[in-house]
Amino acid sequence: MLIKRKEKWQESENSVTGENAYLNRRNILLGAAAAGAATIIPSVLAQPQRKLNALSARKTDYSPGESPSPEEAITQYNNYYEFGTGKSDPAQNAWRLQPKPWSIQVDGLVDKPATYGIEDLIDFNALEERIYRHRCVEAWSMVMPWIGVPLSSVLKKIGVQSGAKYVRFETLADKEQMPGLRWPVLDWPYTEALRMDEAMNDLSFLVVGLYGKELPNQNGAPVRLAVPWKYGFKHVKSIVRISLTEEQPVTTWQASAPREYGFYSNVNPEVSHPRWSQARERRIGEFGRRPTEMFNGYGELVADMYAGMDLARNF
Ligand SMILES: Nc1nc2c(c(=O)[nH]1)N[C@H]1C(S)=C(S)[C@@H](COP(=O)(O)O)O[C@H]1N2
Ligand SMILES: [Mo]
Repeated sequence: MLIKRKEKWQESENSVTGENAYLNRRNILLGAAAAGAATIIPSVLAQPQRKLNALSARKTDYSPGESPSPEEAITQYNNYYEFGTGKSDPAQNAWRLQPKPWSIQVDGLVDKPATYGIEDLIDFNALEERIYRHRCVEAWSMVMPWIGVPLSSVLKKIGVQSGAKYVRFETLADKEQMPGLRWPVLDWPYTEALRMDEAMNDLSFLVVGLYGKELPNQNGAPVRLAVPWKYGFKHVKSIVRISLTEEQPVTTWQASAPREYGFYSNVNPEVSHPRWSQARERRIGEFGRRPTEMFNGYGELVADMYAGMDLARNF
């Protein structure tokens, strides 16, 4: 059983040491002055995060035995190219994002296509906390204490029609709020997609909170995807559109480099990225590297969906 399994390397996790190691590393990377600025700017400009009422809700530890990564690491070491391509750019620039009010366009092969207010799609009285591993394709990882609802609960609400085979997601693309859109590093809006069985899998989670509070802008406020057996770039942020399709959508990263980023993007230590190995990963806050697990350790819950598929071809 996944929840109970505990391996040697999980027992050495120490979040206090981890945080210090992260901070030291960040100071080395940015220089002490830049690091100081990075911590001051967002705290002055960002709205205080409201607490979310998830404490009484179900709490599920899907990262057996591992503590969540330090909040500072999760909120200051990000990928969100709409706010810049540097790891500290999102924390510095995402205060421009206006996550309230928020609406989501729902279209395609659904019974109830409409533009919904976020509260009409997500039941904020039924939030869960889930501790998920997060493995970026760049071979670093963290452990995230997400708060949200299963994606399947939203799909049930909008009514999946029988011809629908894929779920496609789009991020907001607003130049006023997102300075990174000035650079054509990706084809905006950022688009991701799941096969229907993947979307309906209980692990697929729509995240609205982190560490007991509303999701910070840099992590994809007000709602982003978490699919922990897949590489981080599948975790599309600040979702404004959900479309159900019959055809397999082309995702942003596939379009930008089809040899490097496939549709499935399942974490797989045996299939290298063309430019680097995926066999090991650096857990942010730790020194050294640890082995990467097939499906990021979630094989028991997801491997069946890929039975008979050649995962080197369907990467
Ligand atoms: N819209 C959008 N979503 C995105 C990205 C992005 O650049 N734009 N980056 C992805 C990548 S590569 C990763 S690793 C995760 C990072 O999520 P985090 O910053 O909350 O850790 O977000 C993903 N979602
Ligand atoms: Mo990533």
